[in-house]
Amino acid sequence: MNTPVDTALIQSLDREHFLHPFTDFKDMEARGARVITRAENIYVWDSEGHKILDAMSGLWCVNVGYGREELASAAYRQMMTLPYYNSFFQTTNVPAVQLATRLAALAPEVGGRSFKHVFYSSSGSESNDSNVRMVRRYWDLLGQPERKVIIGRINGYHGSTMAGASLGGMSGMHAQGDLPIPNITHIGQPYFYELGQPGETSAEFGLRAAGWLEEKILELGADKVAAFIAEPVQGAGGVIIPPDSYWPEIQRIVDKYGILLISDEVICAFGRVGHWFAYEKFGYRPDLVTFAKGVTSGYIPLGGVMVGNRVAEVLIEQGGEFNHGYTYSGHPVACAVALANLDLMEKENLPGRVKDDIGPYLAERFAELGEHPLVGLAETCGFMAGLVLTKNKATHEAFDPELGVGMLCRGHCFRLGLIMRAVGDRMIIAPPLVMTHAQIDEMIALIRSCLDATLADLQAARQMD
Ligand code: PXG
Repeated sequence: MNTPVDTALIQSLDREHFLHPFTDFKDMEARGARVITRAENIYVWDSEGHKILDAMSGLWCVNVGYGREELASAAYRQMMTLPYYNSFFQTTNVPAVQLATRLAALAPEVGGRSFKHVFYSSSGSESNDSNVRMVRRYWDLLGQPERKVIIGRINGYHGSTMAGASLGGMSGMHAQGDLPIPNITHIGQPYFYELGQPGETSAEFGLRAAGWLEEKILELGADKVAAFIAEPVQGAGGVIIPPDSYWPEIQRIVDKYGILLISDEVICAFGRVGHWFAYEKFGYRPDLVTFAKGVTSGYIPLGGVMVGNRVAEVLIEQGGEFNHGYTYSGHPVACAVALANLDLMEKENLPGRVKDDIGPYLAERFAELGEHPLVGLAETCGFMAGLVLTKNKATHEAFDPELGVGMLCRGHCFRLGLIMRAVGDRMIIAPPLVMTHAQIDEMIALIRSCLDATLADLQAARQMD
C-alpha cells in the first residue's frame, strides 16, 4: 500500500519550493521536514516507516479518523456528477442545500436563537472574515453604523487572514503585518491557572474574567461595540478551558448591551466537546457560529458560518445584495464529503460517545498524569486535553521560556511515536473521536514515557531537583 518514497529527494524539493505555514523557513531548511505518507484510523506513517499515534487529529480536524472509505467514495461520486458549480447568480447545487438543511437541524435552538441559515466558505479564517462582513452589515442595516468594534481575547485564535489574525489575540501574529486591523480590540483570557489570584476560586475568577468584557464595553461606549468573538474552549491557545461561571456571565453581559455573540467553533463543534455544537454544552446563545475542520473531518476544505435568526432576519429582510462570497462557497464536492462525514458521525454516535464514554474515560486516565512530578495541571474537556509542565509542582513555578521545555517534550513525543502539540509549556491533545479505550491507554502510556524522558533531560541539565 505504501508506495516507496525517496525521503531525501522529497525533503530537498520541499526545501527548494515549499514555504510552509507558521514556519521559520531557514530553520526548516537546516532540518528537513518529516514526510508523512499515509494514515489509517488514529495512526500516521512517515516515509521511513515510523508509525505515529496522531493525538492531534491532524490539526484538530480528523474527527472520524483516517482512511474512511465512505468519505472518499462520496467525493468520487460527486466529482463524477458535478465537480464544481458556483452558487452566485441565482444558482445552487444539491449537496450544498442538503448540508445547509442538515446543519440547521443539528444546531440546537436555545433561548429564542435558532440557526436556519448557513453561509459557506472553505476555511475557518475565511468564515471569520465573513463574520466581520456580516456583523458590520447587520449594524449598518439597523442604522447603527458606529457599532463597529469587535472584541476578541488575548491568546484566542480565529485564523490567519488579515481579519482572522486581527480577531485572534496572538501577539506574534499581530507583530507581523500591522495588526490588528482597525476596530478590533481584545480582553484577557479566562485562564485560571495563570491569571487566578491567591485565594480566588475558579468560579470567582470566571466571573472576574467575564467582567473584563463589561469593562471594555464601558471603556469603548456600548454604542460603539458590534460583537464579541470567542472560542468555547481556546484550542490553539493551549486548550484553555474556562471556569463554569464564565460563559453564563458573558451571556448576561452581551445581552445587557445588545452585542452580537460569535462562537468560533472551528475546533469545538462536531463532537469535540461531546455535542454537535459546543454552545449547547456551555449553555450560551450565540448569534453566529463559525465552523470548519470537523465538518468534513479535514478530508477536504470546507468552512462556514451558522447564521442565527437575529442576524439572518435583518440581512434577508432589509439587506439587498450582500457584496461578499467566495468562488468555493457551497462547493458541491466539499459539501458531499461533509454529508458523508455527518452520516458516519451519526451512525457511530461520535458526539454521544465523547460525552458519555471516551470523554469521561480520557478524563479519568489524563488525571493520572497530573501525579507526574513535571505536571502542574492536567485537565480535559470532551476529547481535548492539556497539561502544564512545571518546575515545581507545589508552587507551579514556570520554566524559563528560553529553555523551550514544551518543545523538548514535543521532540520526545515525535521520537517515541506520538503527535502532541506544545503551546509554550502546555502540552495538548485532541485525538480522533473514534479512539478506543485500549488506544486511550496506549496514548496515556506514551505521554507518560515522553514526560519521563523530558524529566530525565531536565534533571541531567540540573533544571529540576
Ligand atoms: N478559528 C479557530 C478556533 C481555529 O482553531 C481557525 C479559526 C482558522 O481556520 P483555518 O481553516 O483558516 O486554519 C482555527 C484554526 C494550532 C493551529 O497550532 C490551529 C488552527 C490552525 C492552525 C494551527 O493549534 N486552528
